Amino acid sequence: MLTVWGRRTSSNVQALMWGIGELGLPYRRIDAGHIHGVTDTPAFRAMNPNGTVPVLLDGDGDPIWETGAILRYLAGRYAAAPFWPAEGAGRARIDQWAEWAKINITLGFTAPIFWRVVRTAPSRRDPAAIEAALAKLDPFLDIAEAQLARGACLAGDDFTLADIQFGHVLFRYFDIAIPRRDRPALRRYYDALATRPPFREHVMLSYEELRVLD
Ligand SMILES: N[C@@H](CCC(=O)N[C@@H](CS)C(=O)NCC(=O)O)C(=O)O
Repeated sequence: MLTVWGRRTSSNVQALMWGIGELGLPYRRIDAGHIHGVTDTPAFRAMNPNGTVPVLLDGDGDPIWETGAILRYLAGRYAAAPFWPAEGAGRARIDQWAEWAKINITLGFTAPIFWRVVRTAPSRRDPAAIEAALAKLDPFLDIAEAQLARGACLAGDDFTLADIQFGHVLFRYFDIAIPRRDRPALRRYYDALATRPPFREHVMLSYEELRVLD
């Protein structure tokens, strides 16, 4: 049995839970982080010295943190190709898109844009900073658009670990009040993700708990 430590509103927890859902694995999830606390306790820091969520325990194995590492652990142990191929070149093709998405899309969106729009009181919002962050994200979304025009998923035609690392922020990207360029392939991709039951269950969740008001 898997135990996940982390609140449902965390984008990284959402990525992990979506992955667990796609792989059909049994789990229990314990709320931790943000309003739930827990992450500052010595017991939690012993699992993850960073005090961040998610953390995964698989049975009596050692705790694992870093969402990408956890997803790869689960994929290696419980999934088969094409989700995360065993063979080097095939795996690298998935990993290059997974890493690319984590570094450029999720890090470029979550703190610079989502936090500034949702987790910042309206009176303290900085429209110029939001505009600059969107301008920085746009070229990477253009790369995604070109890639998604060639195949149904980020790393080709098959749904893979790269889609989890990329797609989990798209609900918030399309939901929050920001200007978005017209990208038909990206929109088609997102609409397809939104038909997947584990995506609906673990990613398409209210983020009102995070909203900061004046
Ligand atoms: N690089 C880490 C980042 C983990 C992280 O920053 N998690 C956030 C939530 S998305 C967190 O723990 N925030 C503090 C909190 O929730 O209390 C990963 O990918 O797992």
